[in-house]
Amino acid sequence: MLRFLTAGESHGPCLTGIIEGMPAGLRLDAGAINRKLELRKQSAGRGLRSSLEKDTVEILSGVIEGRTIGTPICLKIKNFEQKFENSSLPRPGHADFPGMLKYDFINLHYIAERASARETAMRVAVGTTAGIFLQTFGVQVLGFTRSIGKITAEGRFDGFSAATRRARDEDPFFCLDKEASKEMKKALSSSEKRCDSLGGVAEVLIQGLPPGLGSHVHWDRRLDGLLAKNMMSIPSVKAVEIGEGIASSYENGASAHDVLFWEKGKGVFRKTNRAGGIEGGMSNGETVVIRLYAKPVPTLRDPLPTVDIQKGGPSTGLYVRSDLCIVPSVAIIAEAAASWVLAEAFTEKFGGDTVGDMRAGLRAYRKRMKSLFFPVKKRQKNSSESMLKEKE
Ligand code: EPS
Repeated sequence: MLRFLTAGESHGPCLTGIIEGMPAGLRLDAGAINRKLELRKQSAGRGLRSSLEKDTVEILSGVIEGRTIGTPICLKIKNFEQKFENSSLPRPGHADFPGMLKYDFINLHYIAERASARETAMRVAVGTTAGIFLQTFGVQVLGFTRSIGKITAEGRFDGFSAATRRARDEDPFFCLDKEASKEMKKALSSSEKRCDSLGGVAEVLIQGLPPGLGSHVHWDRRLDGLLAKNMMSIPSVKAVEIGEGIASSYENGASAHDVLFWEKGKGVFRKTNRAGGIEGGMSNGETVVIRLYAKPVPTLRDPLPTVDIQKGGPSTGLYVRSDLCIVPSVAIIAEAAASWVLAEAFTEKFGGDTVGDMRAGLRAYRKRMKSLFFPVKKRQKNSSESMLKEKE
């Protein structure tokens, strides 16, 4: 079992994370994690705080001579900004007011310190570790920006390559459509002039996943459910879609699914991927496609009406320097968060105390599946069904 915990306030001394259950033998160095941390904080739309933080990770345990040894991995990211402002003016749309009610605080900062998206820095460090683990099995995960406000990048980007990843990293919005990115810049600057913020859609693609991760046998093992839960827990995300989930709700059954074809030499294949790589709560071998719909951040330079919880009476919400748009960061966070869920599913399916054991398990599984991808009239005797028949 793979699990993790994070701790740390936005303006406390540091963020920490502990990963337990990572197999031994994984090559892990801080450099790859730091590159992802830099992407999370540097994108267009982020506020002053991003430039104040360095976001470099220290690996405090679990790795010797550049490889995991199977023990808990402890990660630390230092916070450079450590002061905050007290306030009793909760921002509508923020965790402030429900948190004040729940934990009995009049100072919203005791809530905002942990509700802050700063927490996602450690989740990116943890999830990137999971992403490095997945790469050793040929699984690639890529997050990018699909839309900002009303500007949408058109086109499908699933067959992505190293060049696509570079293009994502180099675009200030992490958008794969250069023209759309220019329009996003204009939309953001116009929103800034109006003292407003913008939401949008981030997309995550997962390539190279073997079929059969997750399971249909019990509700809490469904891969789409596990991914959705994790994606929804990213601050600002209000809806999650797998494949063409939203569009298919308007379709007929006859046109909403991915028909199976067969050709000699090619075996079983599909021409479409409307399901977004998941059927019946299991990966089906196609690219997994997830979309995350993020609301505009609620801290506004022209704050929304609220109530002063200490003095009573109407007021306006707290304004502190803020991000204008966090969608590109959500793309990076979601890439890491999806990597985590898949690493968990991988560990569940292939177990193992070492990366080598898991690789052997994956190889045997792929070999075993071959007979179903290349069906012949007489079923091979290694499928579970024919094994049952043999026993009868
Ligand atoms: C955040 C408010 C801002 C953001 C912060 C998330 O922080 P501050 O109030 O210190 O200016 O910059 O994000 C980060 C610090 C980060 O690393 O992502 C909020 O209210 O959620």
